[in-house]
Amino acid sequence: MALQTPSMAEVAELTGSIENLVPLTAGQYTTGSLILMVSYGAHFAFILYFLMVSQQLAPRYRLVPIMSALVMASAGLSLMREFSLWEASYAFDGAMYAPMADGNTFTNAFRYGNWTITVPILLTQLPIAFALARPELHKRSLRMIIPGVLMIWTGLYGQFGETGDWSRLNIWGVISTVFFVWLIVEVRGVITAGIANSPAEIAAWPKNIWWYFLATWGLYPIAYALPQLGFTGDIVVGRQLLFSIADISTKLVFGIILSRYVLRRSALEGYAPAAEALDTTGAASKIASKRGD
Ligand code: RET
Repeated sequence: MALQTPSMAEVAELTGSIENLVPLTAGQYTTGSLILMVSYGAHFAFILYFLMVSQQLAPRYRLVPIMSALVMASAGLSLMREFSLWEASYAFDGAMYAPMADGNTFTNAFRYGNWTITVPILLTQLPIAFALARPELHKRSLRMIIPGVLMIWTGLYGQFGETGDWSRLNIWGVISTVFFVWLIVEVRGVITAGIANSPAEIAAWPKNIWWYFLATWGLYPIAYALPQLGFTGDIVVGRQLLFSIADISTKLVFGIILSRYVLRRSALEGYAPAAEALDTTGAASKIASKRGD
């Protein structure tokens, strides 16, 4: 019996990423490049922002934007890698951008690897911003990190089923969702502690952060399930867009929100540089000139 060489489609299916199955139009290919490029560019740019704002904060809160800067660097590098991989994996054949150029395959698995670093940092930012006492902070962080990491690793294993092994995709997706629900319960506990512990003027912030957390973290399972709607260029590009919106919301905008919260909090707790950063009346300089300084 002659040995059958597998077809390109069969090989692509084995790579476990729908990106390797679908030829893209020039518009889709360029849109995908653009989405990935804007994502890593935004993450890198905001390293500077977070390092600068940390200087306005009371010392106990400075770690919050510094942790955002770490997340920006880590996610930026990972997204830059996804961008290079995207560029290397497609070749223009005269009509379409064909996948698996020069044997290069695309994968979203690096994202999941990166979340293993960023998710524990993002979760630990919350109890630090809410000024929970250290023993409580350590306990609560660990209780969020454990389901968070298990959620990611079970999802990482399952996502290799996205090229057609729906039982792998869905069974591991459900297992991952169980860890997500456990994580949500733990985050709610931290939010409740944050509401109790916030100065009255900003007690609404933890409540709003809670809804923001649910809405933005909830985008990832949608991106995970999306390949089941079909192997098309629009799904490939739409999913990169969804991942990017989720990345910018859960890391970058989340970091800005937490930085503003701790700035308000620093000022309310009497830290003068934070009060000055928020002052629009020039009160400090008026007092100074009245004194003749
Ligand atoms: C997976 C698998 C399918 C089920 C669920 C998932 C949830 C993923 C989440 C990821 C959050 C990532 C963040 C990254 C920031 O850098 C793993 C897709 C529920 C919630 C916030």
